[in-house]
Amino acid sequence: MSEEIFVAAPAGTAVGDNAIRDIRITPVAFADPPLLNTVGVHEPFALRAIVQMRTGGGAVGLGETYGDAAHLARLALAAEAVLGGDVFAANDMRTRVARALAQRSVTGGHGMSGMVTGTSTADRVLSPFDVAALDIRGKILGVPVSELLGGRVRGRVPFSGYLFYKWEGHPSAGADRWGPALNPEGIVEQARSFINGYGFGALKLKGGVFAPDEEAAAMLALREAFPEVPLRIDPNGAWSVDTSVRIADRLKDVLEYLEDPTVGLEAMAEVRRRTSLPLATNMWVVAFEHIAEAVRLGSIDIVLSDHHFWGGLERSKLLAGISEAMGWGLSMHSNSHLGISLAAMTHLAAATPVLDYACDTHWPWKREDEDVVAPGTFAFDGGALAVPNDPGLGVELDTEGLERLHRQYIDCGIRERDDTGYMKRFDPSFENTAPRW
Ligand code: GKR
Ligand code: MG
Repeated sequence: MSEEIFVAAPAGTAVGDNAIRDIRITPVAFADPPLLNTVGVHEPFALRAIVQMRTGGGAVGLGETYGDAAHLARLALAAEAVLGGDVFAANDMRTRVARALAQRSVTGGHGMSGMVTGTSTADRVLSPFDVAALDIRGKILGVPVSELLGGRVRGRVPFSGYLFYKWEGHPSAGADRWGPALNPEGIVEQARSFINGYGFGALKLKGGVFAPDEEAAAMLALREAFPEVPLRIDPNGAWSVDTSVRIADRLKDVLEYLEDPTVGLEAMAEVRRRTSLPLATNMWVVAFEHIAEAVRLGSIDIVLSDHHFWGGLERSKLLAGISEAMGWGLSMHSNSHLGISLAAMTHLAAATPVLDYACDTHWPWKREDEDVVAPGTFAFDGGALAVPNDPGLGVELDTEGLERLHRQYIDCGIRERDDTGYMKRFDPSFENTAPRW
């Protein structure tokens, strides 16, 4: 039994060498530890969808995106619409996706569990097709995707160690290999193991879980343990304006930026007026139509790009250009992801001059033996990844890995990310409210 989506040009149709002949979309699930955030806790499996796009000439390109059921339904509509289109015609692909989604509406399921709303649906759906088309273009032309994006300005892309408060394991499974992190000591220990394992030169803590002063204490403990490492905290809008200002003041000599302390562009602007700390967002500027208002209000200093919701790699370069023009800094957001996304993030960061911060990645939270790219594809060195040199994304699909994670998707029964629902199973009094403090 399979829950894959497969669309193909009708048999007998003439399909040009560079035109899209068929698309396969495979939902997968991979093991995820109980990472805490302000809306709840990660479920035992994270969902993704893997896109394989094939041209008339037989070239295959890969893409990766969210795996929630409603998103899959939209991907299916878009896949049908881009069939027959040319992999070099990026504008045409975007028009086809936007038109297909305008004709049929599917509600819900953006894959971010309440932490990002209002992203542009068309851009979110377009993204994996854009990445797959770029992968194919690179293969046809014999160049890495980073060259198609303007050429790499850095050969190695630095990532940050993404720290999470976490339980010792999923309640049904007992302790996991990371153990608990529920206080400043646990967070420092987690950071030490990430730095030892990957060499990360920057650290980010997912906050919004415990009282703000406890989380500030964790940041101060990190500063003491790692005096030279740039630090960030991201409570995903869990703090009121006054709390944000007070905590920003406490951490003003400790953070390189404060990410999404509070809710909405207006409140962010007020916090920004009252603190000297740079403010970053991946919650309130998540689509091109949010930019003008954020500039008008003066809400942020830094935007976290993410090709999964900014319409793919080329539109993320557009965001980079706009950010540069607005005087904003640029960083990179992540969600639980697999190797195709990591390759795309690395090519994009390599080819984006203004991306001055170490990119986020959830990579260390994934089991090494679960992926859809060949084992050993990525090796972190000094917290950074070398940009792949092979044509396209430079990663090979591991068909056995894909099959295994698809089977896991079928068996696990999760069809939508629901951090809040999972948390409520263990703490029925838990409420997803923002701001909480
Ligand atoms: O994985 O729990 C998580 C994160 O909280 C993620 O969902 C956020 O979207 O990492 C993200 C962020 O920076 O807000
Ligand atoms: Mg964030």
